[in-house]
Amino acid sequence: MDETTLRNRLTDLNLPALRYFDTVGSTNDIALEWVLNGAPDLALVVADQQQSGRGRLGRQWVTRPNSALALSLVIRPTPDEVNRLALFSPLAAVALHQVLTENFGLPVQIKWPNDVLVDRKKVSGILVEVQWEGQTPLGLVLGIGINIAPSAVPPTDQLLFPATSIEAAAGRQVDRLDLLHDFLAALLEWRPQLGSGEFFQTWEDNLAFLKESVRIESGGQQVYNGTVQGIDPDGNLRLLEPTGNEVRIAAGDVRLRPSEGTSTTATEI
Ligand code: BT5
Repeated sequence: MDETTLRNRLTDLNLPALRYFDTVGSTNDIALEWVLNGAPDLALVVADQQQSGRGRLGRQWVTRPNSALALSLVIRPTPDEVNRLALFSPLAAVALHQVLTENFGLPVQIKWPNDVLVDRKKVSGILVEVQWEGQTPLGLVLGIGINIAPSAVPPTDQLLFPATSIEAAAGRQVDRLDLLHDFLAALLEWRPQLGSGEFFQTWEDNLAFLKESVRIESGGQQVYNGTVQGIDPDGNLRLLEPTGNEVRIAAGDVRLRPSEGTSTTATEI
């Protein structure tokens, strides 16, 4: 990957600004800084490799050279979008779901709140961060990492959840730039649908562990066990507890994993 090829491949998307790095700490850090320095809506940061890629809650995201996509897209939220910032992470998941399904016919699922799975293994992680000025969101940074080649996948002992790559799942080589282009195009197409009925339906239809028994650990040591029912209009997960009580769990400080005894390849998260 190099900057000229990247620019040429993305020309038709008319992105206002683009920065490419062979190696970077974290593309989200670059984009958050750029927001403060006037990055326009849809400014894009792409890196071939990240030295300190970040997941949620201080976790690490591994991006090795020549094997993955690591990008951060700046969103300057419109007044409508300001009330729906939490939906940008699933927006990216829905867009990636569409591309992986259409281009490769893969069994793709969205693991609430922020992962994309293929064959029940993590192929992509999403980290959305917001740069605030007081109570006002100056800009949102939508960061996404996608494992393209098998070499992108970290060793098992570094993983909280099983992982794979698109090439491993598809059984063929994948052009990173084509995938980047198609993902961004799908994201731009879905953006006006943020929070719409179609958006929620698509998200819910492709939700991993739907109707399955899961265990959810929330930050405050709270643990929920129950059956996944779907998503509510605020993006919360609806969980039916064994008592018959339905709880709604907000994204953020949560970890979801299948309960023991369900038929799944998932292990520890
Ligand atoms: C995420 O966090 O999945 C969000 C990852 C976001 C990465 C993008 S890359 C571009 C942008 N710049 C950044 O610095 N970040 C964003 P979380 O749900 O917390 O998952 C993190 C966990 O995923 C780790 O603790 C590992 O277990 C696992 N992991 C790390 N690297 C992985 C990889 N390449 N593939 C699959 N799993 C990985």
